[in-house]
Amino acid sequence: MSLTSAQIEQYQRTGVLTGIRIDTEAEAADLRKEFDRLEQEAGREFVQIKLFDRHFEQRFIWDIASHPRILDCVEALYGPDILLLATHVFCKYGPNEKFVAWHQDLTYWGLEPLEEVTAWYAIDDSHRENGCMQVIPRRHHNQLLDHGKSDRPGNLLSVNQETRVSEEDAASAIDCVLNAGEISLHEGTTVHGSLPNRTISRRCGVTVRYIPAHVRPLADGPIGTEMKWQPILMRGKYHNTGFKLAPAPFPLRDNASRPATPT
Ligand SMILES: O=C(O)CCC(=O)C(=O)O
Repeated sequence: MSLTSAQIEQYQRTGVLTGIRIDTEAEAADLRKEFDRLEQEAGREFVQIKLFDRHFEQRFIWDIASHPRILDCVEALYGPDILLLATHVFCKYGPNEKFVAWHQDLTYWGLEPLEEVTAWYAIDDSHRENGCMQVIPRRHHNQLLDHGKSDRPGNLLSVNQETRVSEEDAASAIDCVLNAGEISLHEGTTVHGSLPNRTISRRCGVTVRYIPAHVRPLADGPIGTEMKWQPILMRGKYHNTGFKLAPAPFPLRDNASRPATPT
């Protein structure tokens, strides 16, 4: 199962798709148990926002990142040569005022061309009341916007970044309402964020960032953060763009890829 031509056209026009079923409820429940275990081990404060690139050691995060159905969607949008750039967990407990300010992902990442897609995998059901992600359908194709600092306390983003959004743009945002085991996809220049979790239900999502293999790192790398890219070739061929590729930490899932050997 991949994307329909209508979904591909919608993504190209708006930069966002939502409600794509990846796992059955039972499969999603198994992944949720794995996240519950990690939450027990690491504590809520840590898993809220500090789980970067844990696919290197947590098998269940790798299993999401290398899911053949997600990779099929990415391939439908960006072609056969795909790198996994990073993973990051966003977990909001409630009721709490923590939120994610409006931002673009690619602003600080030091990549060119500006091509990247995030699959946001719902570990828990995610809806408006518990602070689902909201994406403004693209108005700024392939353009980086100025970001300042948010003046509202509780922004979960690493450098408290925020871009200004008009009321009209904010009103046009799509709620990425997801059941556990579904994903949304958003493109790296779309403006997105999320409201506080006003409920007692946890809202956890694993974000998986993919780039087509022709995307290059700029010399300075990610700007203003400690992030370091360790991309992994998931499908197809690497284009020798200057990244140092990392090997896959676990075996690829059945049908996950038709990978070439990293060079
Ligand atoms: O999960 C959220 O609330 C925000 C996610 C996000 O900002 C991202 O995927 O870049």
